[in-house]
Amino acid sequence: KVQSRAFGWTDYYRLNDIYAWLDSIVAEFPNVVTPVVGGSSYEGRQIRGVRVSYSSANRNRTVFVEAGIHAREWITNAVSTYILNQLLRSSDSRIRAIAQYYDWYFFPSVNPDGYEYSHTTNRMWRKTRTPYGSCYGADPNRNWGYRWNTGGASTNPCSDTFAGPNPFSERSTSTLSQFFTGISSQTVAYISFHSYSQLLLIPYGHTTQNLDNYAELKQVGDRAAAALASRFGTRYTVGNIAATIYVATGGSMDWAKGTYGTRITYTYELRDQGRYGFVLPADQIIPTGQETLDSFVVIFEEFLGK
Ligand code: ING
Ligand code: ZN
Repeated sequence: KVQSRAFGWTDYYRLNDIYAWLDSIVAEFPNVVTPVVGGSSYEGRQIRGVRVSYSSANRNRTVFVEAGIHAREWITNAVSTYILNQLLRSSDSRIRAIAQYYDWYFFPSVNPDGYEYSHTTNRMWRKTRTPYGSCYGADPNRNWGYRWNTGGASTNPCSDTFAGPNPFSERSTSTLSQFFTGISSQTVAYISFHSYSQLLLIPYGHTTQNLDNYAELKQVGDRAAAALASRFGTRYTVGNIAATIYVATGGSMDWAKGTYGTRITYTYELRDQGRYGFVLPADQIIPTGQETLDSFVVIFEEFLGK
C-alpha cells in the first residue's frame, strides 16, 4: 500500500490519503464504522465511503452525505470528513445525540477521477473524465435521471454543464445511484456538498415553484443558517435552487427527492462568496467545518423523533 500523509484538517488531501483515513477510522471504531463502496468511476477508481451506525435500531433513519461531486470544490471533501470525524469523536451532547440517532453514509469524494485531475493537471476541473470526442467529461450534477436535460444544462460536451449523452451516462453517477436505490427505503436524508456561494439549497432546480415539503425544509433551513452564522458571522441564503441561483436539472439531490421522496434534502454551497472561490485557503477548513456542523446539528435535531 502506498504510504499516505498524516491526515487532518489544515490541508487538502489526495484521494488515496482520504481513503487511507477512512481505513483508519474503520480500524479505530470497528463496532461503529463499516467500509462501503458506493460505486466506481470511468478510470476505474472506487467511490469509497463509510457507514456509521451506533445501533441497529437506526436503520430506518439513514442519512446519505455526498461530497466532491464537482472536482474543484475541495472544501466539500474536507468538510465532509470534518463532520464525519466529529460525529465519531465529539463529546458535545448535541453532536452525540444526532450521531447516535441516525445511521450515516459518508462519501467524501464521489467524482474521484475529476478530483485527482484537479490535483494533478487542472485545479479548475469540474466534471468527470469520460472522453466525448475531443472534450472530456459530463457534469455529474447534470447527469441524474430526474427531469434530465430539461433546463440549465448543456448538450455540448465541451461545456462545463454538459448533461451527458443520456441520464446516468457517467459510471460514477450510475453506480452511485444504484447504491442509493438499494438503501432508499431506509433513507430519510440526502445531503450534497458544493462550493462556493454560501447557500443552503432546497429542491428543485427545474422550477421556482416550492414543491413537496419545501415549507418544512425552508423553516428548518433558516434555523440551520442562523446557527451557522452564530459562530463566525458567515451568512447563508436559504431557498429553492432555481430561485436562489439558477435553473439546473439532473442534480443528485433532486433525483433523490423526485424519485424516492427523500424527506430531508439540502445542498450546501459552502464558503466563500468569491474572494477565493473554489481555491479556498486550507486555513478555512476548520472554521468552515465547525460552522457547517453547527447547522447540521440543527437540521438533524429538528427531525429527531419526527
Ligand atoms: N452549484 C450547483 C451546480 O451544480 C446546484 C448548484 C445544486 C444545481 C443542486 C442543481 C442541484 O451548479 C455548484 N457550485 O456546482
Ligand atoms: Zn458544485
